[in-house]
Amino acid sequence: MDIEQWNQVVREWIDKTAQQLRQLPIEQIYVAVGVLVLTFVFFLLISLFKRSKSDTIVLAGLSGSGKTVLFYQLRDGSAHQGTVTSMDPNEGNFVLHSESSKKGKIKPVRVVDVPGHSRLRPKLDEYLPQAAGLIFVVDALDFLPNCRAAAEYLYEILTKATVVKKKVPVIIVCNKTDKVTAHTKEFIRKQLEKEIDKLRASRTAISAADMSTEYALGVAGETFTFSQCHNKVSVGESSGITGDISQVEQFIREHVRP
Ligand SMILES: Nc1nc2c(ncn2[C@@H]2O[C@H](COP(=O)(O)OP(=O)(O)O)[C@@H](O)[C@H]2O)c(=O)[nH]1
Ligand SMILES: [Mg+2]
Repeated sequence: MDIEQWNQVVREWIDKTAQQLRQLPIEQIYVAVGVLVLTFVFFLLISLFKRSKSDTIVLAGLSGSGKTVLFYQLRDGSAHQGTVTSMDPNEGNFVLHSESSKKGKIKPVRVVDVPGHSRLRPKLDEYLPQAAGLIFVVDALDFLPNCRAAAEYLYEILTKATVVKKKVPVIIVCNKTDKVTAHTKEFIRKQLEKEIDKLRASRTAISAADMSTEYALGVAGETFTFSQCHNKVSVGESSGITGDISQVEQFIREHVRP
């Protein structure tokens, strides 16, 4: 058959269907259209509901920064010292230990501890779409040797489409403040901003050619500061070992309502 014949067949089919439709009682057509519209609205609502379901707090940061200790501290109120460094994400849905003695109904929080090993970082993309907030843990004690690597990881997070588009709030937690030699959060914030500023300069030069970056960071032509981010980026302190984690808990409660 050539195109001409096909055309003929299709036209006949359309004519026939139109005729059949005209023979149908009008109510039946209304009902059919009504059902179609309702189904569409139903699926639209479901997808909207799914997308807005963000109750997960993601713990990220380099290996050794103290994420796992923080995770146990949030869940059990103790550090579980001596536990092996896990390669799988630690995940739990629980009522924060500090709130477990409170009366009334308290909404549990889903907390995910994503290992900082670079090979496992793609795991982060699984959890970010449901993130209500991200806790970026930094080792304040051993900060300087890790500053560049931490900044690279943070840069990667802050330019991810899911983080930028959904404006996922981020808190940079300077951990291990129980030690007197720990750097202050102001120092760490400034160093990270400086490193990210350098990264931004080199990355945008590269990506102009390959167009693969997700989102540009900060304001072009200005030195980078976290306040330029569209999502909220704050800085806090904690000590997972001693259980001094009130700023972390406060962040969680701000973004996952009880
Ligand atoms: N001094 C001190 N050490 C900590 C603190 N939090 C974690 N550590 C230690 O840092 C190391 C790494 O902790 P871990 O939670 O396994 O880090 P992760 O790799 O980010 O999960 C462990 O030896 C912990 O004992 C803290 O608040 N203060
Ligand atoms: Mg760990």
